[in-house]
Amino acid sequence: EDEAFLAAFQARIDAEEKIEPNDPMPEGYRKTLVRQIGQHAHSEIVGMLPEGNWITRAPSLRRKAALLAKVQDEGGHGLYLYSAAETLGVSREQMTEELLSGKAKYSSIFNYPTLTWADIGAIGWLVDGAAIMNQIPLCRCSYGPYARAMIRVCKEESFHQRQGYEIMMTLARGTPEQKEMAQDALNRWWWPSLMMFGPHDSDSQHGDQSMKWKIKRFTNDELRQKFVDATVPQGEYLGLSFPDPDLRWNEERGSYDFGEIDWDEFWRVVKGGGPMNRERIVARRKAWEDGQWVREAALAHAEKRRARREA
Ligand code: FAQ
Repeated sequence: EDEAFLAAFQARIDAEEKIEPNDPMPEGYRKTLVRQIGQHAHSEIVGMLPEGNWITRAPSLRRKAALLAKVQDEGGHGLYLYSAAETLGVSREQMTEELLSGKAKYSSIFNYPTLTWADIGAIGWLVDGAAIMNQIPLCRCSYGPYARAMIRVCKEESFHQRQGYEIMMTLARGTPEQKEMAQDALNRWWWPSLMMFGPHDSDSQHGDQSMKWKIKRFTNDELRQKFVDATVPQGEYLGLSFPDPDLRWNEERGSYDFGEIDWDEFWRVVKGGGPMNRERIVARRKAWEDGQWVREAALAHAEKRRARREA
């Protein structure tokens, strides 16, 4: 890749042109997108598991219908994202193999267990809230197929966030036991939600280059701060407290100061040592193996139709 090519590509990015699948692009740009979109797709699919755990135990028919729809949306998001990654020349099989072998990552957040119904509220409020904060700017990502997929995904995520916040509101205004459940869920999901935004900018391996290529529009720390600023007043409205003694409004910055994330825990979970990492991969491997006959049957059917057409 010569310098003239890289400069011409950067000029397109700087002019806010969308890069499309058949356009020439630097190998590093393609690789970064395959990595990020693939991991994003895996996160959606693995992210169905913690909530799927509560579908049969939802407290009412109305709650069950909403949760079922949310988890189905996540499956849909995973499929859009795998398709967006496939436009870059990688196959779904390849991506799945990388997930199952542990080579490809997925969001650390989905390696925590969902212990009570309040966790479903906390996930919608905090995890989908964090996902929206991160994904709204991705609607302006320089890569066209990813940016376009994000528009619909964000619309659905905002319904998911409302769904979660409404569960939290119901619990927070309920019996003392229900309020305690909501508080316990906030205590357990707060720090892992802040970890979703990734390492500090100073430790973000890909951050600078992805900003330059306009794959990312804000840095990890910028998005994390925006999330804290948007979410703390929502928690206060619920009458709940955050598990961070250093959390306070900073008048000068016009933002909340907050305590230090436990980065040892973050890296442990990212590297496979979280409370649910093993179970998540076992579940995905079983789903892939159980689906083998369906993939084979679909291929055989397509082959038969092709042969019939040609006969
Ligand atoms: N977990 O250099 P950076 C959802 C890795 S939302 C695990 O800063 P980058 C919706 C990172 O991959 C969740 N790994 O990386 C939903 C890299 O490792 P690598 C998914 C993490 O890419 C809600 C290394 O650390 N959303 O699913 C994490 O510039 C409810 C160094 O990091 C997305 O994927 C982490 N938290 O920035 C579904 C959004 N953070 O690849 C169900 C798109 C970092 O070199 C229920 N992705 N790492 O091996 C992004 O915006 C970016 O990829 C970041 C990381 C911001 C996640």
